[in-house]
Amino acid sequence: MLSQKVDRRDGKLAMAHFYVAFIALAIGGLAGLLQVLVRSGKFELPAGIGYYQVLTVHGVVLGLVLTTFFIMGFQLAATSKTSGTLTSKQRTIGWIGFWTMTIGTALAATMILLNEATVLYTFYAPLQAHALYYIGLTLVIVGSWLDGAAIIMKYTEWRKANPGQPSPLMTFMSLVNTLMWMVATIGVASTVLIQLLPWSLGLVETVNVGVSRTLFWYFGHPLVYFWLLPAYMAWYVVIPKVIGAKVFSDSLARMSFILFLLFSIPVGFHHQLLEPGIDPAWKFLQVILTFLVVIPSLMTAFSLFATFESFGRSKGGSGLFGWFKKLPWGDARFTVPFIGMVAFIPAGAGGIVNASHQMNQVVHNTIWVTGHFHLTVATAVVLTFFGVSFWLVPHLTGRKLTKKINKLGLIQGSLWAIGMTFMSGAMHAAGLLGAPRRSAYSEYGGAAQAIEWIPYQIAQAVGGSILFIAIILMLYIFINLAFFAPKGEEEFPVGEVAHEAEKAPMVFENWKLWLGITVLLVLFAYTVPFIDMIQNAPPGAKGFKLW
Ligand code: HAS
Repeated sequence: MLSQKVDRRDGKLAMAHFYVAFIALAIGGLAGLLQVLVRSGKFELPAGIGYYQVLTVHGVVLGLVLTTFFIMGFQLAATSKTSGTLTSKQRTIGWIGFWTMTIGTALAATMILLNEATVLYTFYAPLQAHALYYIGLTLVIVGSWLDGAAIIMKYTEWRKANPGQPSPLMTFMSLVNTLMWMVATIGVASTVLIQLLPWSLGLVETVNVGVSRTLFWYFGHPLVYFWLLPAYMAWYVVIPKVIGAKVFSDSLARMSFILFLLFSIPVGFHHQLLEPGIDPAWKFLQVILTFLVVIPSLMTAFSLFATFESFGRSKGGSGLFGWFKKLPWGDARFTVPFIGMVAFIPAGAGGIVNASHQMNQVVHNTIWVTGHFHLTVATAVVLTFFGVSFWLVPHLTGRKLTKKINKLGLIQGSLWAIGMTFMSGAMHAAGLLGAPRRSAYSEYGGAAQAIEWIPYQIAQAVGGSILFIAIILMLYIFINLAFFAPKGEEEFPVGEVAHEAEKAPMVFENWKLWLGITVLLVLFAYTVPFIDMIQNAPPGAKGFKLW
């Protein structure tokens, strides 16, 4: 059933998603460069453009647009490759999804560029955007559901045709991520449609800010795992094949994905630990659940180390670290995602600090948090996406990854590592000194404090500029692989499971069970706090206190 190549028509659908993703990379990268320059205190934005407007462009375009488009394109391609070509109905639904997302993106982007939606990517009330911004974001979500529907339909079709068989691992992973995304986006869709849009249209006067932030973070934390899981797909399934090893354990990979489905949603309060209006007992419960969602990442780290070590030893590597030298360092398809994995070790440790209730008081709303997510999403995840593009784009366009582009890929990944070490390292350090996030230099408080942060701000600007060069290099690589690289066949690497491994248990495919537990956990973690927030809404709120 494993088709050799992704069908050309499915390839076009996936590539359409990648074009938008890489345009987003260009725009968002430029906005990022402007930000670090402004924060260095040595540069002012021209033509009256505001710092927060640029910051909104950066966050929305990279955090929401680049990721969602790349992920949907990758998942559609992976499902088509491992479960067979999409039917024309599935593909049509995918195209409708793509265009809905693209129209939504254009609407939201226009409003941001007109300075009508300078609300950052979290669009917290009482910051208010033009109604078209909210409508645009809603369309992006609805479009992603349609893309997801195509994946669910293909999975269902495969299961019907192969009764009693576990689904192909990559399809299974795409499906879990899609289901998690669908459950999570209900939160953001609710706050946008029930609260923010009517408020922006002037139909209601106020918004219950506690409820809207809680609905946002109900979505916001699984959002970060929606970014992470496609990278894990590549780490578990693609990387072993690229290096010539086997998938360490199919069952362990499935188990870790199921744990993400269960535990990534009822943990949003760890973004709200310093907010009033939520009983500390419920915050404590969600902190515990956050520590449970760390487990599948630890399982992933274990599995990856095992893959690398057993491969290196099979190639004759001996001693404690001899295996390390045997890894294919000259292959950008491996090395660039590997840099991402290495970055994810301190990134994850930082996440555990953030989640540790009391320690959160030290770092919350400081630029440490910005440092954290530039290591997680902007390094571990994004470098893996780049590594995937090195083979997936030529695979889909019928071209070859040449030696020259492979070398450029290695340079690109190394520049990213250097730039991010400066930028994210400085952000972590300045955060510990109390430097706030989301603040332009001129808007800082006391001059004395600012002096302490200056060296770190300069380090951020240096790192950010190196990252910008790396982005330009990546755009060059993408354009080359999409349009100019020599015609040929590039492999879509899908790892096989080690021979001695047992067949994955069918319980992993029991969606009634997993979605049932997911819903129960969500109800358990959120019902009482929500009732509290609505019943105890601030004075002045009338009627049903969502407003
Ligand atoms: Fe986070 C804030 C806690 C993971 C993204 N996070 C954010 C924000 C973003 C973000 C965007 O508890 C800011 C949101 C905003 O704008 O306000 N985060 C965690 C925890 C984890 C975590 C516990 N975050 C992520 C991932 C992200 C991401 C993944 C994106 C993709 N985060 C928080 C908290 C906050 C937060 C609080 C709120 C802070 C505040 O106060 O505002 C965990 O999931 C991390 C677990 C990870 C590990 C690492 C495993 C390592 C692996 C690599 C192995 C490497 C190998 C290579 C094998 C335990 C798998 C071999 C290497 C050799 C050297 C040989």
